[in-house]
Amino acid sequence: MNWETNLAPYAQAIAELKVKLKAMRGQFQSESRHSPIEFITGRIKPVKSILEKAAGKNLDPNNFTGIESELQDIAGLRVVCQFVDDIYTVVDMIRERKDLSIIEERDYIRTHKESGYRSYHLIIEYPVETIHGLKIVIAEIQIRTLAMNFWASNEHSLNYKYKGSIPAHIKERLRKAAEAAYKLDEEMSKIKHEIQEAHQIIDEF
Ligand code: 0O2
Repeated sequence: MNWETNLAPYAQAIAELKVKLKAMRGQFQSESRHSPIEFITGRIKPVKSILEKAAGKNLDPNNFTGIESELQDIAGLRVVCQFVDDIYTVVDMIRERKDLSIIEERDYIRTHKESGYRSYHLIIEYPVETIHGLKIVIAEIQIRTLAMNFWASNEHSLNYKYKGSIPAHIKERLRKAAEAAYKLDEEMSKIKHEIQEAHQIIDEF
């Protein structure tokens, strides 16, 4: 199987969507308005991880069409925001776009995962023009605050270290850390306007 060829439309989707989401951020900045987007990252799932996930779903590792119809996060984008309500602003703005369509939404903020994980997930269909014609690519957009991102990246590293079986006492600490991170988000939200005014003063210099 030629992975590079198969994954090319996914790489293109990520590159295009990063440009578009960054443009949204730029427009807020040029109008001197608070941008609900702090930063954006994107990645193609590594082939090793695709194959591991495919094996977990009993999919034929040599059938890319079968794999791509079952895996929704081969193309992944992450939008990181300062405040929790920015997340819902970003979701609303993405909902309004005419160049993609949302096929699934998972709000792991209102209902966090057992691990403590919080984030808003959108599964989207995005059309990519290729030399073979139009290809509809499925991508996952994860939208979360800086605090949620800090927690998730540390928990992800620990999952990697412990090969998915984090010891119970560390899991418990992580759950507590997730609550502390959410408390931080709540507290920051209460002084959001103060913080935004401070940023405006700084930007004027
Ligand atoms: P990676 O390495 O980030 O790509 P599925 O995608 O079928 O396994 P589900 O429930 O359909 O599972 O999808 P879900 O849980 O909505 O989204 C999966 C992705 O969300 C994960 O991708 C992670 O990126 C993130 N995620 C979900 N739960 C957790 C969690 O408890 N901790 C952290 N750190 N991230 C989480 P992958 O493929 O698992 O990992």
